[in-house]
Amino acid sequence: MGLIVVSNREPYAPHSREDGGLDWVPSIGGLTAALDPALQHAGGTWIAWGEAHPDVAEVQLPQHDPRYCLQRLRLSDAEVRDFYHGFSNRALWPMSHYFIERTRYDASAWQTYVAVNRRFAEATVTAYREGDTIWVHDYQLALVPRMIREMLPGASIGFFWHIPWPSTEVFRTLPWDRELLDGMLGADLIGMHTHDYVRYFQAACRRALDADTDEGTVYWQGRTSRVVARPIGIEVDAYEELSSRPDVEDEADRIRRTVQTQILLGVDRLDYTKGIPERLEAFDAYLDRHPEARGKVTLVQIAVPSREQVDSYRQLRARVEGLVGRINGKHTHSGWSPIQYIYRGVGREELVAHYRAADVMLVTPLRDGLNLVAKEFTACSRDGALILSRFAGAADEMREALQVNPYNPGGLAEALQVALNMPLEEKKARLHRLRERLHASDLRSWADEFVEEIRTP
Ligand code: GDG
Repeated sequence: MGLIVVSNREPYAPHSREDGGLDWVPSIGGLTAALDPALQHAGGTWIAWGEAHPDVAEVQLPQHDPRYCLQRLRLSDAEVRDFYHGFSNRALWPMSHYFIERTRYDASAWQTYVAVNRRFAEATVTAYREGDTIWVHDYQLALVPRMIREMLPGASIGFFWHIPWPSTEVFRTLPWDRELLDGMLGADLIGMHTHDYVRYFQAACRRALDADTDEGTVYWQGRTSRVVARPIGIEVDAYEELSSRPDVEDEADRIRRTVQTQILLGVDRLDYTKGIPERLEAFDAYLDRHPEARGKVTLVQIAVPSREQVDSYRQLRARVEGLVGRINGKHTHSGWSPIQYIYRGVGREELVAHYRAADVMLVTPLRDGLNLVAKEFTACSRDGALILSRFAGAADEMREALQVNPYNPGGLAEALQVALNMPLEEKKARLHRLRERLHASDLRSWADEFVEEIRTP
């Protein structure tokens, strides 16, 4: 009895070597970082879109110690445009994050979304063996559970929605609200990160489908789907170990020596949901209010390029870079600049060294399904402080973080002042309590327990 994971993004992407071979390099992103260890543990099949080198249909992964088979779907340019950039990232992503004004509800993009979901479902049914457990992931593939169910009525199917589930008034702006819900309800078990998302999802089922619901259950067309809040965890032990490795400690020291001041850190995909401009403006306000902090604190912002084909992401990049220039231009003096802006992904060791070097971690999304960066920093930091948006799903579990409203620059600037001056003992005590909870529910247990729950009716 194996596991079949189905997701849009693949866990490793092929990079050409000089000798003509391919290196399979881990993809950057929350979902794949979470599921690769889970599937390495369970063994089975991962079905995903093969973006680069689409001619490679199948590969055993990880490259040097194969544990599972990656089956890669080849999508045409038109499919990528309409299914991925068009419907997933211009309709479902902004809608779920409450950015209705950024949505584009395009009927032909929707048709392609349906068609591509069907291709993923068909590939899953082909890979399926009696007794397998199927786990479908995220908003790009919401129709897949129903499509598989029609072909395999008896299969155990789970679905996890990794992004926020919005309140019903927002969800109802989607012209295909009924179809999307019906698609998800093909699963036996539907997981989300918070209880609020679960409540909103059930409310949507009642309102749009007129389905019956009770505690954690939706009844629809003679079937029952359980809906549960299961916030994802991280590989805490691995992060703890990596962050105290001598070479990573050295790298953290090097970062501290280079920056020479206290370090505020931001690490995000460059996405309008992550609140990067608002964070930069709050830092500007902080420096205005606290002239004594000039020359003593630096914001290091790692912005990982993302979805550059979508207009609003290109505009965001221009806005962020404009702000960095303006704020640096305004405050720079005697060799100190307030913001160091890194526009690229960094390696995992370098990322962890930054977590380790930071005095204050700024995780201030305007809306976020959960946010793994907040948890990773908590696992890696020795005595840093975490500032966390109340609109990140992780805020439910991370009460000891300094919680802020990212829409309020004054409040964020105040939290910066508190964090930068927090007594060492208090920072350590907060981290300790947060870390205990990370251990109690880590990535392995999240994945194992979810798979177990799919299997247990
Ligand atoms: C979606 C939901 C939910 C980032 N920069 C680098 C790098 N990363 C890694 C982090 C972390 C992951 O990417 C980002 O995860 P997040 O959770 O912050 O955000 P999304 O990518 O938007 O993920 C989110 C998640 O799914 C899981 O359910 O939490 O709400 O939006 O693991 O470490 N990794 C490396 N270099 C970087 O520069 N190596």
